Parts: sequence; structure tokens; C-alpha cells
Amino acid sequence: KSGEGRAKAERMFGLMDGFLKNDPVSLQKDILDHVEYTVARSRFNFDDFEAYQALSHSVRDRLIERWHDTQQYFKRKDPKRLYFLSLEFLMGRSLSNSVINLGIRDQCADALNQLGFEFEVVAEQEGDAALGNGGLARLSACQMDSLATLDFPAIGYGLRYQYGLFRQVILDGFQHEQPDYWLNFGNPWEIERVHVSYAVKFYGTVEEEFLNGEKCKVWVPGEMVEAVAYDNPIPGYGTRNTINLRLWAAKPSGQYDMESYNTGDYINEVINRQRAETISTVLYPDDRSYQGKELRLKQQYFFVSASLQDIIRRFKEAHNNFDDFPEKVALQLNDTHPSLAIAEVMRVLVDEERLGWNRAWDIVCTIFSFTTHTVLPEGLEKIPVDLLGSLLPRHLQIIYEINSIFMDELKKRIGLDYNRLSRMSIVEEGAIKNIRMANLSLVCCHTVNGVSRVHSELLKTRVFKDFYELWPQKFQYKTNGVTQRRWIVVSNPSLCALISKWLGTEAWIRDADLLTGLREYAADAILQQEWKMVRKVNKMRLAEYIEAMSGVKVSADAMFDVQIKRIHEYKRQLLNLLGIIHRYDCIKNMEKSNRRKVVPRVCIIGGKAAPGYEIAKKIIKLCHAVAEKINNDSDVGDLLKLVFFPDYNVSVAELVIPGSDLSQHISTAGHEASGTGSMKLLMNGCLLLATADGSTVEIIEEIGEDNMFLFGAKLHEVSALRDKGPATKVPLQFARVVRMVREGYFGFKDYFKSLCDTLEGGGDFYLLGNDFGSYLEAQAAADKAFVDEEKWTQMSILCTASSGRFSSDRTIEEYAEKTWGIEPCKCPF
Ligand code: BZD
Repeated sequence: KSGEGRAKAERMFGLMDGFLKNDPVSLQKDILDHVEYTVARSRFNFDDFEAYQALSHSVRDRLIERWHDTQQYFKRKDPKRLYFLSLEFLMGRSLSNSVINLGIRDQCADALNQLGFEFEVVAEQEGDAALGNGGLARLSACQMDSLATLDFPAIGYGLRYQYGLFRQVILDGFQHEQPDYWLNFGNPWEIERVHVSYAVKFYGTVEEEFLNGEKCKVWVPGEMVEAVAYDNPIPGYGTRNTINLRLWAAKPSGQYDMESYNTGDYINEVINRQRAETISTVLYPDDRSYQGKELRLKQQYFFVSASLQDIIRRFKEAHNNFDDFPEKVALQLNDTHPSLAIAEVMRVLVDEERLGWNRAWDIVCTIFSFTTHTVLPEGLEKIPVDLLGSLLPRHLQIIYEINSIFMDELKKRIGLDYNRLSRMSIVEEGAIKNIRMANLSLVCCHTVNGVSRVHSELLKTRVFKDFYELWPQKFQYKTNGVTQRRWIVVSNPSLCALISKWLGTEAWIRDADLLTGLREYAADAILQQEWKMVRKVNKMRLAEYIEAMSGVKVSADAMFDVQIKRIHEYKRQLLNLLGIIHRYDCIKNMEKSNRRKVVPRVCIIGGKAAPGYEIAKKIIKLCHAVAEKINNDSDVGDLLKLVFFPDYNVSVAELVIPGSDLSQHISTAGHEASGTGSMKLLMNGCLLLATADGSTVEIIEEIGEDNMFLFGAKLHEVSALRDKGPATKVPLQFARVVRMVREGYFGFKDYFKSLCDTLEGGGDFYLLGNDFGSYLEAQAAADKAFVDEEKWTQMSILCTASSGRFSSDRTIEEYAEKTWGIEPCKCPF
């Protein structure tokens, strides 16, 4: 080539080879450019928040590069993709997680340092993305991290709520809810796709038409709303793969209502159209059961319809008929919340694609799988038929048709056993007719997953017994897991460094089974010393936060005992509080000289109550009332402190978990489907005080009963105890502490009456009285173990060493192989 030609080619090549550099100097330049051109501040004068914005944009640029490459690669390879449909994702903060997964944490810290900023301080500026309630939503977030890290071709779909989970504010010890308008300060982690939008239809009628001599149904909708895509890149760790979490926001439809045009009612037309946006305004804050609200149903269909239009469009770009659809598409329903997708796929394939009912049905039966996250039959979603019929008339017809075919087949299989037929029917008869979304999912999905082994057994023997007898092959379980990237590497960097040092490798960050390598050093005095140091520093950080937040001074030498999760009667925060009252009572009644034998404790409770859940709110108030008394009692001093962490969320968890010595997972056996908080605490070397419920049963198998504090009625005993009626033999201490609350020892006597009534006089459904004695014994055993520092540290190391099985990487590998049938598709560097 001539000199000029070569120069041009080099220039072009330079432009194409545009990957951003990750050395501190390049990062610094990018940060300053973003300060000036994105944040619009002077590069000579910006604060911590602006530094956060500029750094986030610099990181986002790097994410986008990888995201593009990954999407291009997936498009070229056209592998079978997993579409993960979930109404909730609890992502928390993104900055620290992204820089760690991109492998540029230290470079970013250096770049900031030279500009006069500190990475930790800058990262603290970020608010949480809290688009979910609790375990189910955080599990989705952990699973997205694992899908990206393991190079699976997956896309998450959900809703972009403008208001995430409410902020919990405590006034005089009472919970108040405030809106979480999380987008107020902008969100650098999303990319608005103004051109990726779909019309979603609601209401209207179903007409019959003849098309090419064939009778067919046509849905004539009464309302249209536009769904606009917001893409959130999810980077894998140690891979270039960066997958997409696509969240939909509702916008007024671009199509004008001609009627109002003609009548000249312009202002009202604009106002009405604006109302469409309410669909994605707010997350429902109740994690118990479905309430038959129209807006909730609209949310469900809105996100299902937009996601399926997107999925089918993508499929059609590469295929000209639906023959290969099941080989290319796996649809995972995160609980039954997205299960309208089943009826929607049928509608699209039958009414729009004209495949005919039987062919459409064959496809539907091979693409869907669902996971349930509840144990209780009353936790299963039901939609009133009238509501569904008015909002989605064609879908109701389709569901009736599916049910009618199912019922006919079922009669052939089981005969005219009407009780069983009515239990299994998708339509629940009664004063209010309902559609049972779990039954719809069970009929149409190829697989139903439980979230722990015990949960799956309960599904087979109780909740879905009839279906298990019919289709045993559909039932599987995948014990939940959490990502060690977020829960060790991001939130506990010093423990992360210590683990890598002793294992001589960082490979455990992608392969958590390697953590077992720590077992052989559990008794090593040097490791123990270093382990204790790391934990102590984390506890001191937590103690500082407690003092800043509540004014309560706590000693980092005390045992930090935590219970952090949503407030529920079945999770038994009340049992914990009664135990604390008992401890307090003992200290008060003890000879002064004996008090020095008491092991000092700092009890931490955190969690939100659903706004309409009165008993849960009373538990929060009781916690504050008890704390007020104990923390101000000079007889007690440092021996016992109780603090409630307001507004518990992912970021608070990241602070609390690394500094916890003991954590409580004390649900009545048979009630917690899995539980995942326990896994995060276990990974961080926190000992567990627990009942044999949900995934704890499997944790016990990994760490052994000796390395935890187990108590309480076992699963098989619970039903026997309930059948027997009110417990006759509750321990005296139990009666005493309940009496203290009832008689107003902590004030608010009238207010706490109904709470005490749940425990006495034939109540006590959750068996607190029955389990109280063994709970106190387990607590005493924990005290005893804590005094033996060497023993405790060894147990702590063994907890981390045994936590590998509870990585979401393992869960996702199992889903990929046994449920979804997908393979990794790794984007080359
Ligand atoms: O799901 C939880 C279970 O209670 C836990 O045992 C389990 O570990 C996790 C993950 O599998 N369930 C929920 O978190 N459920 C909800 O948040 C929810 C939300 C909306 C409606 C109903 C339930």
C-alpha cells in the first residue's frame, strides 16, 4: 500500500480498536471527561457524588463494550437462550460489583486517589436498586451474576418500577413507609432504548372472524400502552461475557385515539394517556400472598407481553418458522407471577401465527419451567375470573380451553374422583371464581422446581401432591445459592484476600467448591489469628455504624448476634425478642458478682414488615420498646444491647454480614422454602443458630451439627404438635417473658395485647412456646462456645470452608443441565 493508504488504514484500525484502556491514567482521563461532559461540572471542582457519577459512567462505557460483543456473539452463534422472567430483581448497588467483575477495582481506586477521592467513599454515594421484596428478588440478582459468569446465553426480563421497595422509617419505634424514588438522581447503570418498544393491549372484546375460510378469534383491545426497554448490563467475573437485564417501563402509546381528536378533547386525551405510566410506577410491597388487584395483574401482563414480543422478534430474525422454537428458547417463570406468559404464548401462536391449537400446545409444553418459592398453599396466587375476563378476555378463554382439555384427560386417567378433579382444576369454583396460577403452571410447564430438598418434598407430599402423583417426572429441586462475588469479594474484601492467600489462588471466586481447601488449615494458629483480626476489624466498622445510626455504643468484643430478613410470624423474630427479654431478666435477677460470667451480646434485628401486616409491625415496635429498656439500664451495661437496623436492604446486609458472629434462622420447621441469608452469613464465617428448616437441613449436612447450634421441633413433629392442640407444657420462663410484655413491662400494654394473644390461649400456631426451651439451650451453647476463642474461630473457618455448595453457580449449573438444556456460549477475548 502507498504511504497515504497505509496511514488511512492505520487510522481506521485505530478507530476500530477502540476498546477503552483500563490503566489508572486512562481511567482518570475518562472520569474527568465524564465530570465535564456528562455530569457537566468543572473538572477542577466536583464532589464525591459527582465523582461517583463520573466513575460510574466510565465503568458503564466499559460494560457497554463487552455487552455489545456478547450480544453480537450470541446473535452469530444463535444458541438456545434462557429467558428468565421475574417481576422482582434486588440488585442493590452496581459500582463495586461491576469494577470487581470487570477486574478493574484497583485501577479505579488508583485513578480516584490521584484525583483526591477515595473509592469506598465514592462507592457509598450510590443508592440501592431495590426492585423487589426479599429472598425471591435477591435470588434473581444472584442468579443473573452466575449466568453471566458461567457464560450462559441468558436474558433477564422484569419491570422498571419508578418506586422500588418502600423506605422504612422508624418513628417512636413504629414502622412508617416512605416512597423510594430511586431514579431521582439518575441511574447510570441503565441504557434507555427508545427504539425498543412494544404496544401492550388490555381490555376490549374477542370477536370471531373468518380468515381464509377459517373461523378464528380476534382480540379487539380497549387500551394500548407502550413498553419501552431499559437495558442493564450484567458483567460476568473473569469472562468478557456481559448479559442483559431488560426492564420495561410503561409509556403512553404512540397511537392517537382518533375519537378524541375529532371531538377536540385534546387536554383530557393527553391526561388519560399519561395515566398509562402508572403500570410501572410502584412495586407491590407484600411478599405474602396475592390480593387480586387489577394494577398488579396489569403489571404482570404488561411485562410478560413486552418480553414475549421481544423474544419472538429475536427468534424470527433468525428463523422463518416455529419448528426450532423449543430448541432455541427456554422460558423460566420465577414463581407464578409471570405465568400469564403461558396463555400469551398460546394466544400469539394460535391467533397471530396461526399454528393451530395442537402445534402451539406442543411448543408451550416444551419451553416453560417454573420455580416456586413458597411452602404454604395460601401463598399460591389466584386471579379472580371476573378481573381476568375484563382485563384479558382472550387469555381467559385460552385458560378455560386448556383447563377443559386437561380435565378431560384427567378423567381418563383417574376416573370421576370429583374431589380430586376439583382440587386439580385450574379454575377454582366458589362464590368468587378464581384462576389458580400454580395449577396453570403445573399443567403447562415441563418442570417444577423447589428451592431446597425439604421444600421439594413438601411440594410432592403436600402442596402439589395430586400433581406429583400424576406427573412425578416433572418435579425437581435446585437448592438455592448466593454469589460469592457479591457476598465475599465485594462486601468482605479483607476476608477475600485472606482466603486467597491461604488457598494460594483466587480460583474459588469462580469455583466455590475450592473453599473446602480451608478445612485443612482450620486449626492452624496463624490462620486463626489472621481470621480473628479480619473479623474484628469488620465488627469495629459495624460498631461505628451502630453508634452513628442509633447512638448506642457497643463493644466489638461482644458477640454480634443478628437476625436480618423480612419480618414474618413464621420467621419468628418474636422468639428472638422473647429470648432477649429472658436474657435481660436473668441479668437483672443475678447476683452482681455473677454478672461477669455473662457473655456480652449485641443483638441486631433488621427487616421490613409488609405495610398491611399488623402483627409484623407490632413485632418491630416490641423490638424498639425492649431496646429502649435494655439499652438504658445501667445494671446491664455492655452485657446486653439490642439494636434495630432501619431500612434493611442489600447495602445494609453487605455491612452487617461480614461483622456478625452468630446469625439466627429460626423459622418453624416446614415454613421457610429455602432461606438464603443463612448462606451469605455462612460464607462469611458466621455461625448459625437455626431450626432444621428449608436449606438449613442441607447446610447441616455440609458443616455438621457440631459446628452450629440447632434446636426446635423437627418437620415431622410440627404437624403432630399442631394436631395435639395447644401446648400444655410450655416452659415457665416462656410464660414469664410473655407476661412481662402483656403486663406492660415495656409499655404499650394495650398495643401488644394482640401480639401476646398469638402466643397464648390456644394460639401459638408457630410453636414459640414449644421451641422456647430448646432455643434457650442452643443460645447457652452458643455463649459457651464463644468463650473458647480458638474453638469458635475454628468453627468459623469451617463455616466458610463448607459454604461452596451454596454458591448460585452450582444452582445455575444444575438448572442449565437438568431444566433449561442450555450450554455456555463464551464470547472470545
Ligand atoms: O424466596 C422466598 C422464600 O420465603 C425463601 O424461603 C426463599 O429462600 C426465597 C428464594 O427462593 N420468597 C420470597 O421472597 N417471596 C417473595 O418475595 C414474594 C414476593 C411477591 C409475592 C409473593 C412472595
